[in-house]
Amino acid sequence: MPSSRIPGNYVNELTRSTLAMILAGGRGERLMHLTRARAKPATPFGGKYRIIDFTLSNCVNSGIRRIGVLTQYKASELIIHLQRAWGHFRGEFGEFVNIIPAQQQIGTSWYRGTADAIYQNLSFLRDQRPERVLILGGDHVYKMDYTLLLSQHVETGADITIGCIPVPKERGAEFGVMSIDDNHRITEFVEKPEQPTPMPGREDMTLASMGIYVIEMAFLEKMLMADGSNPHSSHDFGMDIIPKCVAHHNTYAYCYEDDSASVQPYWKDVGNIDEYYQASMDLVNIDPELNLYDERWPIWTYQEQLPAAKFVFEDEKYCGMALNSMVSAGCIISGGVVKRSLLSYKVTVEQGSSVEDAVLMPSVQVGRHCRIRRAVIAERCEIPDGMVIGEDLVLDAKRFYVSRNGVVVVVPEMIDAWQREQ
Ligand code: ADQ
Ligand code: ADP
Repeated sequence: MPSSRIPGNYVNELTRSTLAMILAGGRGERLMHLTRARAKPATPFGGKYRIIDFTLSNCVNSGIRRIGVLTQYKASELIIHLQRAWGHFRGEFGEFVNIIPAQQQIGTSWYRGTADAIYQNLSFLRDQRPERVLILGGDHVYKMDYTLLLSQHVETGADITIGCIPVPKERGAEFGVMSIDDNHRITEFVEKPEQPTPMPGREDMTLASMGIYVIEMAFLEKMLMADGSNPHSSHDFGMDIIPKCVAHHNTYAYCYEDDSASVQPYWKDVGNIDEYYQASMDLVNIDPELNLYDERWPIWTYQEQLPAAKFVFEDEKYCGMALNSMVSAGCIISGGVVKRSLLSYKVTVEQGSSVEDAVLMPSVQVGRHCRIRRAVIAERCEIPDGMVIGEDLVLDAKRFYVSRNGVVVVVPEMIDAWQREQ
């Protein structure tokens, strides 16, 4: 593969002539209760971020400052967040984060699939005249320097380049899976295959698409025009567009793991509750794979102006403390003990309570003498005094949701319903 090390001014030209389109309209149903009222990209993650902040931060940190965000399902919370966190780009300098809702631009249908979401906005793209379009999903937690992908794309003269990463073979059915030759040209691509092809020399792994595509603008137009009028297409990149590109055009893979010069590689789909929980717990590890403290690749977001977290010692019996945990601003740990947990902003833990191996989303209030372990507690839950969560999973399954790996998910309505029954 050609080296991706290139002078800064060249990178600058590459990023300026690239426009990013972030797909943020999917249902994200496998996150269950966490996406009951919002799109997956708006789901809180890491104490103070939303999932989409990672993709947007990657764009900004890579120097891409023309960004469209395509929204559809349950978009209002996402839109409010985008306006607050990402609404300050300077239009007069030609930079923007544009929120583009499904608006029946073409015909009378909402976005019929990911390719259709772009197709319906071709006029917006044409107005911007980018040389190439970077198509991204808004629902992955990762750090990636897109300039390396862009430079490989231009150096190989590809029509389209797809970001890829090895994943365990048994998970291949969740992804688009590809085979590549020695020059990283894609020779085969199957969307969500039942039998994923193993990687040569790494039989237990398969090469998965990250759902990240760089496409030459003229080529994108041609492909989408053909697809848009095809009644047999499902109008999806993975199902329809990519297999056609692989069969007939210059389609290359960019291997994310190969080039970790500027950022420590980390990419997670956080597709279901167990992955979401595990990715959150990874953050409180002493040496986490995803380092949020790395000033060379900051993750940007909006945050309320809040006072510092406070730990209150009540008396000799109770002391407020947190160990091996992340505690966000505005939290008050008042005589409770928090261990190996991730607390979002404005969480309170009252005296005599313990919270272990748990994720507490914004504004959760834990009453007195509660015990919580291996749980994800959704925003604004008020845990009543004495409640025990995560010890008796049979009971928890009756009143809350318990994931396959035994992580308990609690949302406010479940607590209300349980209290009414008592
Ligand atoms: P999936 O993740 O299954 O596979 P999909 O559900 O289509 O693909 O979602 C891709 C992105 O598009 C998500 O960010 C989603 O929110 C968004 N999206 C979905 N429908 C949309 C719509 N109608 N309007 C706007 N946005 C929409 C894809 C690829 C695989 C690849 C995986 C990697 O198809 O080949 O392996 O991503 O996770
Ligand atoms: P500067 O503002 O001088 O460019 P910064 O390091 O503060 O430098 O920020 C880098 C870029 O990231 C800024 O240009 C800004 O547009 C963007 N940015 C800063 N803060 C946020 C934020 N809270 N949310 C989103 N983007 C941000």
